[in-house]
Amino acid sequence: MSSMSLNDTIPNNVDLNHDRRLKKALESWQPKFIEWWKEMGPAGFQEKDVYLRTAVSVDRDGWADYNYVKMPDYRWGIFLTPEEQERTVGFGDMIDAKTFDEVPGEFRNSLRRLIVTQGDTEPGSVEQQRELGLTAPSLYDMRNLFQVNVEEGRHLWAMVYLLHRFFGRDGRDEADDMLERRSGNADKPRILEAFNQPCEDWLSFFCFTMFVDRDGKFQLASLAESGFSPLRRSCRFMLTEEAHHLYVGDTGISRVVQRSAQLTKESGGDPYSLGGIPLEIVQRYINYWVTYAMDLFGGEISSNAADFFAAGLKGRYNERRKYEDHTGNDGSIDIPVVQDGKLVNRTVPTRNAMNEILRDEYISDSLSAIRRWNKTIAEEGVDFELTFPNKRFHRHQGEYSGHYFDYEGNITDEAGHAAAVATHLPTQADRDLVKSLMVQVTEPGKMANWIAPPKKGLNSQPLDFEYVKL
Ligand code: BYC
Ligand code: FE
Ligand code: FE
Repeated sequence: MSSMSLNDTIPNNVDLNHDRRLKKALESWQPKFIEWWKEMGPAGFQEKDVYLRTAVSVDRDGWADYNYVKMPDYRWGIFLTPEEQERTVGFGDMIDAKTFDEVPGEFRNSLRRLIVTQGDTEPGSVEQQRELGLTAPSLYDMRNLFQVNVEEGRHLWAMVYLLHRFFGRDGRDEADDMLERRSGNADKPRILEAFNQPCEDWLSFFCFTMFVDRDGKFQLASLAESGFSPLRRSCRFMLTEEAHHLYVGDTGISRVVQRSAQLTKESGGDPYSLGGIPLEIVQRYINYWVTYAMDLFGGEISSNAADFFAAGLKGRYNERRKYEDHTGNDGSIDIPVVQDGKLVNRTVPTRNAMNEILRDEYISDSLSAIRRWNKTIAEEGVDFELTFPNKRFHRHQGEYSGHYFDYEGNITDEAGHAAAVATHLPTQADRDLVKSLMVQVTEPGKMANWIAPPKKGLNSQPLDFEYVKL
């Protein structure tokens, strides 16, 4: 295994010192990254000391170091998990062949596209969350936001390393473009739509980390099965950091839901009168981000996905552990598609249904969180149940885009769809209400009124620890 170089300009465990050209190329990308970070990273807090974890090893225990850091000084590094011994391709046409450490010519374009698409999401999310520090409900939450932000920055580094290392001139150009596109910019938007949606309040932030970062979990896990070793090992390590992002989202929504339920009860049904967010609004925010997350899995029926799978580049979630047939040539699944204004089942070969299979894994993962939040609401003695939108509602990609569906997934007409949108997606009034509650709370241990405190602090620190020194 290659060793850790933690004191280099770019911390890494990929032997950068033995590849001068690569090292130089990355070192010339580094100042552009820092410039981007200062321009598009967290607004207003670049000079503050933040209690952050930094990846310093790829050991399962003790991979991170916790300390006060000013964000622009964060040690963004390149880390791959150790190479497994006797590793073989786990699926697709080349199943059982040796995994590859260089990019096979015929897969070069597909691989580049996957890596660029993955990489582009990371800075996109940082840009979307740029202003949130200014309304953080506590120092604990503010620190979590910044932790997520610096780690998304590191994920960009992970993909940029692959581009520089394996794609020559093209790769370097792609790496530069990552710093040129901007979330929500009409002329040079981020690639995937979810990363162009505004994320301007903390309810959105928690929904984002819960539901959009969760797409990250499933996409990274599929890429962490890849026969292309450097991609597999990069994504494996990214998943280690990703767990915290999901924790922030899941516990964030849970704390909102708990507080909203408490205030609903105390006020006899009008939580906003006591400074809380009505549960109906929480539901609409969830619906909004879930439907954009659904699009992130791509088309239900996808020859791209079939090609990625055939080439051994992108597997399914837990491909090795969960599935028996790894060729993808067995079986099929029925996917409802619109035909002559009706939904009819189409039988789709497994390989072409990979996006849908991954989306279904994602949905079942999300549903378990909805059940937990509903338990919290019930425990507070409030009669309200959160639901999960049907996967056909409010879609902009795949089979269901361009058709009208209601919240339950039934075909409807334009008016029916407009009614469903009005009922199930956030209105301007909802957004104004949420915005009116967003106030920055900076006293250690104190929380904004609309959110319950977390059950515990971070890294065994007390809740009133000074997570950010202002
Ligand atoms: N928006 O066969 P199709 C994360 C395009 S999140 C815009 O349906 P395919 C993170 C598609 O490119 C994880 N365009 O789809 C989270 C194609 O275009 P062309 C991100 C879209 O290729 C929070 C056309 O539609 N990682 O890490 O099978 C914070 C038809 O393609 C969208 C990845 O996505 C969309 N939503 O699948 C920070 C993994 N969907 O060829 C970070 C890498 C589809 O017609 N990416 N299109 O020009 C992939 O695996 C695949 O590219 C996708 C799309 C699953 C995204
Ligand atoms: Fe990420
Ligand atoms: Fe993330």
